[in-house]
Amino acid sequence: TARRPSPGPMPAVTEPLAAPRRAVIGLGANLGDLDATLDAACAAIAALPHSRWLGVSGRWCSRPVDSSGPDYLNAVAAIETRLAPRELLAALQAIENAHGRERPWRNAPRTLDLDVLLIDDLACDDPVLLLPHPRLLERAFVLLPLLELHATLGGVLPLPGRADRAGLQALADRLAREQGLERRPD
Ligand code: PH2
Ligand code: MG
Ligand code: MG
Repeated sequence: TARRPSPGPMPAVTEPLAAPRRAVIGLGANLGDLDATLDAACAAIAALPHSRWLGVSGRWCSRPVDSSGPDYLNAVAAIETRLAPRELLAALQAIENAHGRERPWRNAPRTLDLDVLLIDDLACDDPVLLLPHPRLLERAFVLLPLLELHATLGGVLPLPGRADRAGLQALADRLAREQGLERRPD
């Protein structure tokens, strides 16, 4: 009997991109040991394959915005990565799950939330990964850490809407007053 030809070795799921991109990731937590979780999340992000750690902002405290439960601790991290956007998203969701993330309802209190905020100047209308993050310009807890990290890294990060820095800073400062955001001392 004739045998079908062997399919050969399985291809990799996807090849890493030829050129790295800068990805900005929002971190948030309001259940459990917030500092320990954010420390572990940063270590896991820094260890992602095909990626290089660029840095992380300081930690910012705020009341839940469109959410409930204890106050949040937030930060923003940046990496250079050759992972495709959907693979980066899947890798971040695996880190969330490793920290006991549950999703009982939208914006429920959580042990760890990792959001892809920006990847270079990519605009992406994939419903599971909208870029820039659709609520980026409404939330002080991502805008102020992002502007802080952008300044620390010498201005290399993508910013939403290529907006002028001064206008973005003014918006972030106004939202921070409305949303009760405070930079925690280092
Ligand atoms: N995340 C949300 C909803 N509301 N509020 C604060 N202060 N910090 C968050 O990270 C946050 C939120 C949905 O992801
Ligand atoms: Mg979020
Ligand atoms: Mg999220």
